Amino acid sequence: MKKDLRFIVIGAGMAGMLAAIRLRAEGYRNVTVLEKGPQVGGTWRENRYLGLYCDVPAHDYTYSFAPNPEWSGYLAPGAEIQQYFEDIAERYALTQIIRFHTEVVSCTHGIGGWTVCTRAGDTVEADVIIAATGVLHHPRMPEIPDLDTFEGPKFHSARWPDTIDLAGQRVGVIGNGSTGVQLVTALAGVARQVSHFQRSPQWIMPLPNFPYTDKERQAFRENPALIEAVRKDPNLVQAVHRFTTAIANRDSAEMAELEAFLADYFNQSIADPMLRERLRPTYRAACKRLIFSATYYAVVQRPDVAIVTDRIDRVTPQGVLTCDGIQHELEVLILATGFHADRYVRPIAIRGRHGIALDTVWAQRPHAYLAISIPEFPNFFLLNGPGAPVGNFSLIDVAERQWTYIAQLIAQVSTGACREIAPTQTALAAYESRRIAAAQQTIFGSGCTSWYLDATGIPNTWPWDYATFAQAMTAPNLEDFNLQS
Ligand code: NA7
Repeated sequence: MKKDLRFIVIGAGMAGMLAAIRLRAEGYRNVTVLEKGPQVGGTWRENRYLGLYCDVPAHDYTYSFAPNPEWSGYLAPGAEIQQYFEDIAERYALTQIIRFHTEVVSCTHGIGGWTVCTRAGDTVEADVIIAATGVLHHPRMPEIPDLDTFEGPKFHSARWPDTIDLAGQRVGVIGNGSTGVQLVTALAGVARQVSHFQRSPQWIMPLPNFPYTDKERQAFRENPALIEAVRKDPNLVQAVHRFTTAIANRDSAEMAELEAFLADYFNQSIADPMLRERLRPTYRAACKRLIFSATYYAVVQRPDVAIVTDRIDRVTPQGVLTCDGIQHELEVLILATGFHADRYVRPIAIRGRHGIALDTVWAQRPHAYLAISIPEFPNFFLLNGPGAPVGNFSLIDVAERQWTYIAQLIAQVSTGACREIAPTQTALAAYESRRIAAAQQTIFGSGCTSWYLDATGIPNTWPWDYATFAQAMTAPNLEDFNLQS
């Protein structure tokens, strides 16, 4: 007989919704999701910038148990993905168990389990906490002198104003990660002039997008095996496997193949040799997360798009002054400058056994055993926690595999094998030392800056290949855990 445990899931984005759906499917009735925002969707609710799309193919960026024949194309726009999550929330009656506008400020472990406190001052007791608070969630504002003096609209890409109309405007975009590249591509031809401020050039992988026709969507509806065929397309599966092998072993033949392909694409795509040199990265391909775009190089060669590579000196009321003394006149300034990716569940104050603070445990770097659990924080599980992002794949797939693993830990508690479960210090220490050694050898650690690196410069990613991740998530090794009655 299963115990009816009390679950708190923090966050109603992709991962928190997954946890809630799975928990209820597994027969748990006491599941509450606490969400600080007004709606489900997490990163897709927060990011609404022009040109936003997911660079993981749509049918792969979909829950395995809820295929979506309606995707409009191979790559889905952000608004469509948000709609998918809203539809899922309805279909699985999640809105009944989600408390919106409810920000968790602390989780404290005690004799009776966990006490969760909200910003409004409510407390909720729980046996198990699932932290599904996302990774790219806290916008990073650039430290550029006089940023606040700009007189026109100025905003971070993740704080897109509903009312902004960029048609016919002179727009500056600072930052050329996936966000800046998508934005500039969409702005070209809409804005009067786009200035793209690039601090470091990027490697770009041409990933063509194409719409699905009504006929194709009808076929997906009638025959779900066709969707499975897209998800399991051998070319895509192989590409993903080759890519993770390349990332994990930067001296591999797969890496050499990827580098040669990207260098060829780059050299063939930019006609003007001077522009080509300004766009040529000085670090190895895939060291920063690859940008997927089949159109950016064409866009930057348009007369109404300027790549600005001179360092920014400061922002002025009318634009941006670069160190070469040029004043770039702008009416709108967009900061596509990324996120504080090292926060994870913080700033929520998490205190485990004996009052130990997660902030103290993570003082050097956020870490968790297999990216999921932490000694002295029993029955506390992270989805997409530190060390979790695997290559450039679908984080939905990552979270689903993590859930397979977490569900088995929870089952130890619900079936009465123990009251609390947490990994041992020994298991975590051994895992971390293996992980760090491997991470330093990945392409991410080959000498560039990126949001993958922790404060000590070590990639905080899964450092092995995809097959190793899939294997690790099939079943926990209970010898690595303390089971407390
Ligand atoms: P990223 O990938 O972290 O990119 C941030 C960009 O902003 C990057 O080009 C940075 O240049 C640039 N940046 C940051 N601070 C500054 C300052 N002060 N001056 C100039 N340029 C700056 O964030 P994104 O939002 O594009 O993408 C995040 C992820 O979302 C992406 O990888 C996908 O997983 C989805 P740098 O390279 O550091 O020189």
